[in-house]
Amino acid sequence: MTTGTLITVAPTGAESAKAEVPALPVTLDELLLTAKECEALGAAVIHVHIRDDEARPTLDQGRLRETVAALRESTDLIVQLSSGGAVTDPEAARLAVLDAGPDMASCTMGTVNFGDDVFLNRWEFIVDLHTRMQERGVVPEYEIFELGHLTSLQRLLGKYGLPHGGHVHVDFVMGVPGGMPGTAATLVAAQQMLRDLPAGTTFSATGIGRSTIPVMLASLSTGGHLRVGMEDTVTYAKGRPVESNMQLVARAVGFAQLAQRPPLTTAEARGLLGLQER
Ligand code: KMH
Ligand code: ZN
Repeated sequence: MTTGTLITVAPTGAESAKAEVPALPVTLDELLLTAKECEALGAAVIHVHIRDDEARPTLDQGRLRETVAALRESTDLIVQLSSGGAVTDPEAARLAVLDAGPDMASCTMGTVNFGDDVFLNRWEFIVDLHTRMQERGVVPEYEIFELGHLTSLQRLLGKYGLPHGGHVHVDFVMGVPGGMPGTAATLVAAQQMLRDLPAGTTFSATGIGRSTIPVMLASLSTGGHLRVGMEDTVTYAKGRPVESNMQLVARAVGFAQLAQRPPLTTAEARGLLGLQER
């Protein structure tokens, strides 16, 4: 059965520099404005990376708490903090993200080459993140950069049990240089591997850079959901920089409506993901 479309906005990320991408929301005020506008357009989840006063990525605990509180006060969006941070962030700081009390947090299911860097996710670290989320009632979004990450997820759930809320949701992050390609064929292969995961497992997909549109169309046509935003794409079309996250969310909403799978409301998204009503 096809459902409406869960739309996640990932507005900032840790990789783009404000100096090179002036439209990137990096202050709390910029993030809140983006969040409100994207919610009004149809986003239900916000995947959050924050920046410091110099616009550098940070996992500062005070700022994370302030961000979660401000997003809750200004929007009804589901607040998903990144536990991935930047490739340079230490494991302890990434685990401590959960102390800020988000609704959800990302949990990447393995190490992957990440451009010229390595995004390190050791098995013991993944187990720690997963079990702490279970204890604290934080719902994970399992980030899948490689098909083998799905096999690790199957192992994780088999050994340590289902996440808080009982529903499994994964996000295919496709087209990272070093990870799986952002193609329809790869998305179909990834989606077929979900048969080995608990019944009812849902997925979103996002394609980095120029794989954004092929991945979006493939996800909609295979029953998947969408993540869009300037974390993943800073070019709207050839030679046209993204002007705002709203532009990307509006495009995703348009595609979802064409697919006759309109955006889920925040309440419907909470139901899908096994989150409590606020
Ligand atoms: N910034 C990447 C190194 C996540 O948010 O969990 C990791 C990332 C994944 O963005
Ligand atoms: Zn992220």
